[in-house]
Amino acid sequence: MKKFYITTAIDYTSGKPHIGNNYEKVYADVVARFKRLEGYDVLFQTGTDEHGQKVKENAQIAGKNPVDFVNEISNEVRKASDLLNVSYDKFVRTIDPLHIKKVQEIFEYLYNKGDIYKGTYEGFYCTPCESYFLEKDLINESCPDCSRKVINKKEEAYFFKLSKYEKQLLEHINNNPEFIKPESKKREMINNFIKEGLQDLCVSRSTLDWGIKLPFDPKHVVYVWIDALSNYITFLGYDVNGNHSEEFKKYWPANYHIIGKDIVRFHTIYWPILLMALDLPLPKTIYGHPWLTIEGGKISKSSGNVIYADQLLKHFHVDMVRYFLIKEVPYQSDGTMSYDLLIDVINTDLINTLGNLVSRTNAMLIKYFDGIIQAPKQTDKDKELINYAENLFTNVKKELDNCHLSNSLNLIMELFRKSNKYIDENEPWNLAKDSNNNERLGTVLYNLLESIRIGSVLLKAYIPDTAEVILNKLNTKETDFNSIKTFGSIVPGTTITDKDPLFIRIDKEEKLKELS
Ligand code: ME8
Repeated sequence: MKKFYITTAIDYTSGKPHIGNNYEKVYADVVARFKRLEGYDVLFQTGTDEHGQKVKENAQIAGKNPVDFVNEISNEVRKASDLLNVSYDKFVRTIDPLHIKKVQEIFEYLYNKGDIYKGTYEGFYCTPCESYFLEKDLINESCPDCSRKVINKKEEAYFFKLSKYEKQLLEHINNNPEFIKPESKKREMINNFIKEGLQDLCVSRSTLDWGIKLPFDPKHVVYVWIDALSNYITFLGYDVNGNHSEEFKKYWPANYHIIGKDIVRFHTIYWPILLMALDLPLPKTIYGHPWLTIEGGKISKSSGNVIYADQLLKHFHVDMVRYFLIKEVPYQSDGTMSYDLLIDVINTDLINTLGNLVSRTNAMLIKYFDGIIQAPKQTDKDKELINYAENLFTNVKKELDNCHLSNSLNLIMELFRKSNKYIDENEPWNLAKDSNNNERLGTVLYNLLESIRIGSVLLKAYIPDTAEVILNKLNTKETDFNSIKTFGSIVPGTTITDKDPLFIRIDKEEKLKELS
C-alpha cells in the first residue's frame, strides 16, 4: 500500500483558534479522506505549538501558569477539529517530553556539526513574532509580518548557517516544480529571499524561559520555529543517530505540508535547510493556502471580527460549514465569510442543487416504479451526462492533487447541476403520462440515481456525513472509488424508499436574527 503523510501547521496555544485557523484543518482533512478512499495508507498529523513569548504573556494575562494555559488552549484546538469532523490520526503537542528531547538532540547535533554556532545578534526585533528583521525589510519602521513596532536589541545567541545551503535549496526548488505552491509564493521566496542572499538565522533566545532549553547552554532556549517545525519528524520517531522508528522510515518524507500563506518562508526556506543539514529528504509539496477573511476585514479578536467553530456549529450542520470553507477559499486569493453568504451558499448549493435533486429523483422513482430501480437502455441523449460522470473521478483527483480544492468541489457540484438540467430536459413527469415510455422513464431515473451516487461517493471526502446519508437513501453498497470509474454500478432491482429532504431550507431572515 502506498503511503501518504499529510500535516497542517500546529496552532499557537496563545489563544482560542478561530475559523480561519480551522479552515486549514478541514482542507487537509478533505485531502486525507480522499487519499484514504484512493487506497493510500494515510498519516494525517496536526496539533499545537506551545512554547514562546506570546504564549507565556497570554498565560500571565489569563492569570494562569503556562502549563495549565496551554493544556486548556490545546484542548480548544483539538475540540474545534473534532467538531469539524477532521479525521486526524495524530494530534501532537510540542510540550511532549519526547519531542523536547529530540529537539535538544537535533540542536546539539547541528552544533557539533558546525552548522550552528555562537555569536552576537543585534537587530530590529519584533517581540510578538519573536523575529529579527533587517532594516530594509521593515515597513514604516515596523514588523513586516504583523505591522507592530520593532525594538533595537542585542543579545548573545546561536546562529544556523542558512547561507551554507542556499545554493542547494535553490536547485531543489528549481528542479522540483511541485515543491512550493502556489507559483506566486514560489517566486516570492526565490526573488525576495533566496536570491537576495540568506542571512544566518538566529535560533536561540536568552530572554525567555518558556521554551526548550539548550542542553549544553541552558540559559538559552531554542527559537520557537526550530522547535515547531521539527514536530513533523520528531513525532514520527526521527532519531538523530539514525535509529529511526519504523513509522518514520515508512512515512517520511511528507507528501504535503498544508500551511497558511504567512508561514511559507519558514516552511520553504528554514525547514528544508534544517532537513538538508540533517541529511534528510525534503517534503514533496508545501502548499501555502490563502486566508479566510470575515466580511469587514481580517479576522481579529480585538475588533470583534471573529467567528469560532463551536459557536458556528450550534447554528449550522458541520457539513454546511465544511462545504462553505472549501468552496469559498480559492487556490491563491483570500476567501470571505459572512453569515449572509454562508446561508446563500447553503441554500443554493446544498439545498437547491443537491438536496432537491436527491429528493426529487427518489420521489419520482417511488411514484412511478414503487421505488424499484429499472434496468437502463441508454441512448445518445444520455451521453453528455454519462461522459461527465464517468470522467469525474479523474478530473476531481487532478484538481485536488494540484491543491485546487475549491475547483475540485465545484466539478462535483457541476454533475448535480447537470443532473437537474437533465431532469428539465427529459421531463420525466411527461414521460410518465404514457406507459409506452416506461423504458425511457426508467432509464432517465437510472441515470440520475447513478449520477447522484457517483457524485456522493466523491463527496465522502468533503462532506462525509451528508454523503453517507445520500448513499443510504440510494440503498447502495457501491460506495468506493473503484465503483465510480465507470458508469452503471448501481444495481437494477434495488428498492429505494426514502424521499425525505436532505436538509431543510434555511430561512435567511430568521437565521440572521437567531445569529445576532
Ligand atoms: O503560525 N485564514 O500558528 P498560528 C486561514 N504555530 N488560515 C489562517 C488564518 C486565516 N484567517 N489565520 C491564521 C503558527 N491561519 C505556527 C505554525 S507550524 C510548524 C507552526 C493559519 O496559530 C496560519 O496561516 O498563528 C497557520 O497556517 C495556522 O492558521 C496556524 O496559525
